[in-house]
Amino acid sequence: MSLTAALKEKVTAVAETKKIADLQRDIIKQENYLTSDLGVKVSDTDNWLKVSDGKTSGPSLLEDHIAREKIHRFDHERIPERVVHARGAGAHGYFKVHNDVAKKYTFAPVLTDPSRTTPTFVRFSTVQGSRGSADTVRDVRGFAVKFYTEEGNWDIVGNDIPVFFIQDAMKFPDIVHAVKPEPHNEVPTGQSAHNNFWDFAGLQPESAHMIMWVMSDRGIPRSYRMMQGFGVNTYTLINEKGERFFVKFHWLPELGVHSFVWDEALKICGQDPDFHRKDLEEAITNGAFPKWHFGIQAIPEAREHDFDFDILDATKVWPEELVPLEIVGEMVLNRTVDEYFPEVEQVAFCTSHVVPGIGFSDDPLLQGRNFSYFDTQVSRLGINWQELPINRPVCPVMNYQRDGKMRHKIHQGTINYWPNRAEQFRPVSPKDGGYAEYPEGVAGMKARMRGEKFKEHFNHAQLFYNSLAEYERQHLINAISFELSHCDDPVVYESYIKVLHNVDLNLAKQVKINVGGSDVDSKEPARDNHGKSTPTLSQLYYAPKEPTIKSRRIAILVADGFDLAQVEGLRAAIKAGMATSWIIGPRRGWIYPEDVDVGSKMRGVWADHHFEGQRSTLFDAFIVPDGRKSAETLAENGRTIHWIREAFGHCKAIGAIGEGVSFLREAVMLPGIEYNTKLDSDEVVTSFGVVTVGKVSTSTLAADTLKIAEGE
Ligand code: HDD
Repeated sequence: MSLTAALKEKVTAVAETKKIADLQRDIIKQENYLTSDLGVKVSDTDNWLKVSDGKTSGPSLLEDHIAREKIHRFDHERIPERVVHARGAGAHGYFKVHNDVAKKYTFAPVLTDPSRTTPTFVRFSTVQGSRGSADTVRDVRGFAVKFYTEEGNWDIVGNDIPVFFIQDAMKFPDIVHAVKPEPHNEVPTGQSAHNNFWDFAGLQPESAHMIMWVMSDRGIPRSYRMMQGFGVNTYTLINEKGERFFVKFHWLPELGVHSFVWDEALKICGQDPDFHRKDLEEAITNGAFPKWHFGIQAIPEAREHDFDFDILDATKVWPEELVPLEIVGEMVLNRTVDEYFPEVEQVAFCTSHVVPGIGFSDDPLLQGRNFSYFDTQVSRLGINWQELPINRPVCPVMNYQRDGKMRHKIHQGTINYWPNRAEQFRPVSPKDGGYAEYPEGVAGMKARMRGEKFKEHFNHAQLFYNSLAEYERQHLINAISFELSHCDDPVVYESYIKVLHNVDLNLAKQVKINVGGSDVDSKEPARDNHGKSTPTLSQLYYAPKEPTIKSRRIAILVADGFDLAQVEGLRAAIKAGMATSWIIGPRRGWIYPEDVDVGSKMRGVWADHHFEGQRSTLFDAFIVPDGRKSAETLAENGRTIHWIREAFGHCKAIGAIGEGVSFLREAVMLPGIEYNTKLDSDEVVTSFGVVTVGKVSTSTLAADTLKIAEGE
């Protein structure tokens, strides 16, 4: 029997929607014909129904319900973008715990049952830019994780930075208005470098710590796959004994934490605005599945006030020397989305989505967030947003919430209230898995205020700044100088330089010189820098345990007359390292090896791009293989020289073999690099994983020590 006939038979029988949907999907796969939204087969989707004498076309007819439906649907395709975090990318994956560490703190099976594999969906995002803005801007990155657990959906709606700009949720509309494009001219897009943002920041010193992070290299991550994730807020876990622990959540990338340099990030915004989105998709498609280790920091209730900062203050970190980070599990992203809009645009996260064993704290930022997310989903997606496939829990949903626009679920029976005579959908006691709030004791009077320790704003900003490597600090100074030089109101940059005096004197001085600030009057002496630091705040701390080129993009620069055997060897070594190799040449097309005439049947390699097509900014490293004629041709091409010099300035790993070395030395003349390292070709490739940062170039960028093969 044909599937269509089987469907007809099913329709008459009472069959769940799912079986019908599966059959429809099978038919679409099998039959593959065009229909209207209502399933009517369409004969012509190119011509509006008109009056015609057979030769000329007269008026189009409103009667054309097929054309009208198509235009109607088109007119209503756009929904409101997210009010922040509008620009994003997403992927599916899974979460597993690999020990019972968390058992001390919680009874939630998602964190304590190593036999489980919990499906997850992750959406990464920037904050300031609109849905169509560029990926590699300087900004905070959203890192939102939806766990489809057997006890319900759990969302950790985090960022790539462990703290936040503000302490109280009530300030969120203000900080967002200040950072978003200014109301009079809708400028800037995808940038914080403007008067309003820095005016607000100067007047809201609680933001100082977060601003250090955003202005550090953390603000320009190389990849969503190479950045940490943090839940930021203080949540709570409850164990089987009913004991409560304050907790912070951490995601640590297996690939380590890597950033662009600012010049590179700026250029990629123009050369490839979708860089991060493509990078995530390319890695998963190539099987280089990104992995993060999941860690928690936990503080027993009794120790809540043991610290010189308030553990409920989202502008503070919990230094790992004081509260150790315990690794509990891992998350792997192993499936790209099928369609962007229904999955990435429609996914909806809420900080208030927790499962039994996980709870909230009185963190004032979290409390406000718990209101905002559900509210914003309604305005973006409608009241039944949780029924959309990407938001639907995998466990049964049974309650008396009914109706509202776009309701999908169809209930049977007459009961839509509780209590009811049928005892249907009755509440579940905590001992049988019902969600129970922790019986926290609360007392006091109503007041608009913040805790005493919330009033200190610079200790942790200093801790972060002091913990950076020298070159990271220099990058931060350059970044703030870039930002404040885009503020043309002296009130703004003078006020922020005063704030910097409370973080570090040298920092304030260098920025002041760069942006034309005046000397801070002596009445307001800078606050002493306490000098404390901690290794876990520098991104260098997160270098991958094993050096790896996995998922990196490596260019091989060739022209006619290159060494084919060598290039094939390099490509094999790169592939074996789970990196990708790209042939860049003077043209896109066949590039012929040495001893072969151009245009002959014996082909060499197909160049993926010419030098104009893909700049060195889009690669992590490159190699110039042997081949005299190839090296000579490359040396004649000014675009190639610039291509290479730009890569060097961006601290890229550079490999060269044989004639490639002389080409670099004589034609490109890179300043002060070692040419005496004896590496053979596959060592050049693996050396990319061990590229060390050294003081080689005089520019402000610490250039990598370059591994150059001297001959074979
Ligand atoms: Fe938020 C979206 C992360 C503070 C209100 N937020 C949003 C997203 C992320 C974060 C990753 C995008 C989720 C997605 O991909 O769909 N937000 C944070 C973090 C914060 C934070 C880590 C500080 C700890 N947010 C914050 C506050 C409020 C909000 C204080 C409101 C009081 N956030 C929202 C929102 C958004 C949102 C307006 C806009 C789009 C959305 O919710 O779905 O509700």
